[in-house]
Amino acid sequence: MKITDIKVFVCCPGRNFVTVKISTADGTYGIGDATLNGREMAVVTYLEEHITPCLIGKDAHQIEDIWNYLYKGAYWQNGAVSIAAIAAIDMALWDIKGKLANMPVYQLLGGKSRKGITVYGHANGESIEEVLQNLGTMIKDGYKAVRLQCTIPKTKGTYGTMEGKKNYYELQGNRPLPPEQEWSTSKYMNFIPELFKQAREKFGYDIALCHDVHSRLTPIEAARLCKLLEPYNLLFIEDAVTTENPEGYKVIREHTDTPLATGEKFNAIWDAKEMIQNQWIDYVRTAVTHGGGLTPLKKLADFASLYHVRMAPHGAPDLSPICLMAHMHFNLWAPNFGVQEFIGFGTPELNEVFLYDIALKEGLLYMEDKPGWGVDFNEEAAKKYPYKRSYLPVSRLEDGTLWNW
Ligand code: GCO
Ligand code: MG
Repeated sequence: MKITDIKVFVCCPGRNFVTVKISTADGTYGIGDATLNGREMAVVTYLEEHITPCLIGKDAHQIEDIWNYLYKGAYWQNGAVSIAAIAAIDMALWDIKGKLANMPVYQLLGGKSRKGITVYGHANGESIEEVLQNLGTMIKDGYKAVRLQCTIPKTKGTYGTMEGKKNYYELQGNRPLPPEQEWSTSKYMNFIPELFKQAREKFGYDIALCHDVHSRLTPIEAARLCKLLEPYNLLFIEDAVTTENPEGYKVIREHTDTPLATGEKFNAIWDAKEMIQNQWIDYVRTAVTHGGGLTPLKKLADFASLYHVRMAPHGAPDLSPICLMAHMHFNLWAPNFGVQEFIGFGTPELNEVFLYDIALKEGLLYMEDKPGWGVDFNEEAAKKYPYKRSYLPVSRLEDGTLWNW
């Protein structure tokens, strides 16, 4: 089945998304997500200038060969920009394969391992009281797992809580320059255990709780935080330290049994290999979009399963609904699936551009069985929301030193 056309779309229904659409000789098409938050146009150029000319006329069924052609064939393997581009092609090809087989993609992987997808939602707030109020609502709504993030008192702008009550999660697609936030490790470390203490006092231990450190700590600081949090029995602590130096996770592991999650910035299985093999982490958070597509992600899942490591794919709002739907299929199949990050059902603008059907029942996400990924892209609606340059924030210590955001 020959590839006849590849188009790349950039739109901003609330925030920027890069979408790839591949068409084949019989009129079948597949879509993929290539969004790389804050660096979108680099991926667009990579796709339009360096990938699409090579694929016209190739057989859309040869997913494995095309993946290697783009990855090994570039000579410059890896890197966030090229991997997001390859991922979108890979996703679009799996969508096509599913449509041609008249099957949902999870069937092509080996079928369902579970009936629904356990998700963790976000309870954010500018005070502990507010976070706990939101947590209470989510428990009532049936969530089985929730991530807690709270503004750190006496600092300017905290991850996950900076844009006011209606927009905790950086939904804004319009930051023409990077806003700056302030970070204080000591204020953070003195505050976070109290958040979880009060959450457990108020809601008990049935609800699974997690927290994203967003790579702000050193390994020994992270070890101390994880120890302080041990009494509150967390599902996991996410991105306690950056992953350039995997042994950081060894340091944490030696001091605490709080489970650890990382990997939303991994580009390849090799980024995760050492941490998985050494059992320094418990959950891998790599998304289909940022990990190179379904083709490498299924290998990563199988490799992780050998070491009792579970998959907990990244589900931030900068991953488009195409990625969410790809995760639905991946998670339904992966025997070692753990939990899916889920930030809700999206804005009316988002759901005008991306058409998909999901339902949350008692903390589990379900979808209808449709061929391919079961998500469509409305090109006409997308035209109403043109790209707006937008950056992620940057972070500085109180003395002005640039820090990890
Ligand atoms: C998460 C992530 C996001 C990232 C965002 C960057 O756990 O959901 O850490 O909040 O910051 O995806 O683009
Ligand atoms: Mg994260």
